[in-house]
Amino acid sequence: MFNFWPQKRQQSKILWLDLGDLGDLVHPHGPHEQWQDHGLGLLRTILHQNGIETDLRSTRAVTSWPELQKQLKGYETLIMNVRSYTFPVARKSAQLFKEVNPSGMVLTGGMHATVAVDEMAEIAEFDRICQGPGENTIVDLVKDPHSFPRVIVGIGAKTMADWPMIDRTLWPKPHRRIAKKFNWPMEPECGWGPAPVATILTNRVCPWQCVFCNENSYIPNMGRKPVEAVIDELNYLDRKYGVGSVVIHDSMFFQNPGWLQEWIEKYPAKANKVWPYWAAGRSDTVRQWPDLFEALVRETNWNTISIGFESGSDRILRLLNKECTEEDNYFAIELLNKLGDEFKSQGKQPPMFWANIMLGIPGESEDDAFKTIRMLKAMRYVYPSISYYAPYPGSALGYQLIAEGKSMMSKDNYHRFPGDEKVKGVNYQFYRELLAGKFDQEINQGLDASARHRSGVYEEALIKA
Ligand code: B12
Ligand code: SF4
Repeated sequence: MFNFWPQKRQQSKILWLDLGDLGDLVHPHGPHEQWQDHGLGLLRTILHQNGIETDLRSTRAVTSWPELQKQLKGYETLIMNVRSYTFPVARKSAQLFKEVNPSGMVLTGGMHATVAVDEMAEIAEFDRICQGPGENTIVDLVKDPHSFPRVIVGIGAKTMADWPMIDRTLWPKPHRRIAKKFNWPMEPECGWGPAPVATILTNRVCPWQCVFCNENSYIPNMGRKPVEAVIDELNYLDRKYGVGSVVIHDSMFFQNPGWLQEWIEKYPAKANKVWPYWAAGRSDTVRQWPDLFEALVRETNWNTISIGFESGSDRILRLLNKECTEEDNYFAIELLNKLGDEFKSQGKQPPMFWANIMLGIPGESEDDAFKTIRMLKAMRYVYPSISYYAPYPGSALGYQLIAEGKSMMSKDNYHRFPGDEKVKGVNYQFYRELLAGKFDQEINQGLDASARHRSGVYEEALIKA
């Protein structure tokens, strides 16, 4: 058993518990489990700025439940940001907390409270459940939880311009065995750019309505963070801790051309360094605004471009309400192939796609899946990120499959391993064979010689979803 914070003494009666799988900050399996939680960072910063000190522990920084329970003892209040994939951990933590602090209060909020409030309400140990954003609710709630009903709708800021800069030292520390590589309070390198990594958010909302996601149906609209504020924060972090590269965690960075134009003008001119960054876009808007896209890649060092391609088949793209077509996808691919070739010929690092792909979508035929792998093989500069479609509550398709009894994601297990089967009736054996390259001959038909040469084995690219 690891004794994680031997020196850490209780300083407050209020504890914020960072959530994630046990051990993720002790012996992480991959980089993504190590990202810090901006919801926690933001709300703890607001609490501290309002004179409410909180202690911090993390389920990710312990390796057993008894170890966690020892750390929970003696607190009056427990606060957690619960997402669907951390719901089982939150529930267990609340139960352990109540065992050692029977009169303690458990305050919860987060995405799962917003999209699956019934599941949250079933947990007797959750004393308060806040749906929606919490910026303008958290202080009053923590000060006097008894003046609130059990389920509350939180109040957010109108614009991210009103958010304080997150005090990153309020984020959990990793175990000492990974501390050196982690660069706390910055974040570890994950293969997209040099350490230390600064994760930031410039916006919270995405106006599209893909049926597997649907962010705009549950994240209230709010103004984007001003360009200058984003650059000021990065420069501040660079002066204080050093910045090697940036990950922009926005669900959709490539929106709002006016903002992006300003970013193109100011980021190269005012940032201490034009750090390379990871950020997300869509293929239809790349096609709509190709000049803007090229300028971002060339002038602002957008070197890892995350695109939700999802599928190479129009039939499936329509079913997903993706509002992108095969043609849009190939337009973006050809543009980046061209840009990458040019960068390479000039001896520069080519920009790369972080290509999000879904397989195992209900209704997908073998031919649809072949088209998707064909599309992937057409990308010359790519990190493939493949997942089996997961029916999350909060999304239209997720709600539908849950209601039909077809979801295999249970309350106890929202996500565990990349290969987990997620939906009844999907032939996962076919997909395992597909990712092992068994159908390469068929897939290679119609591809040019260089694409045919690319390996069709994608087992390593399958991620947790
Ligand atoms: C950044 C991000 C990631 C990052 C980092 C995650 C992390 N450590 O924070 C990475 C890339 C690793 C990631 C991965 C995944 N993610 Co993610 N991610 C996001 C994203 C884009 C932003 C999260 C964020 O920082 N938001 C901003 C902060 C400020 O908001 P917040 O945390 O929700 O907190 C606010 C409120 O919830 C509330 N609140 C929170 N806690 C509390 C507590 C109290 C007491 C109160 C009063 C209020 C309150 O107040 C806060 C301020 O308003 C969101 C989408 C989004 N726009 O939110 C998806 C999202 C959270 N991810 C999602 C999913 C499904 C995943 C994955 C499972 C894979 C996937 N399909 O994308 C993986 C699994 C991660 C894992 N640990 O294994 C879903 C979750 C769905 C759900 N029902 O919970 C979301 C909503 C995206 C989506 N629409 O599908 N993710
Ligand atoms: S999948 Fe991407 S484009 Fe679609 S709604 Fe979600 S964030 Fe927006």
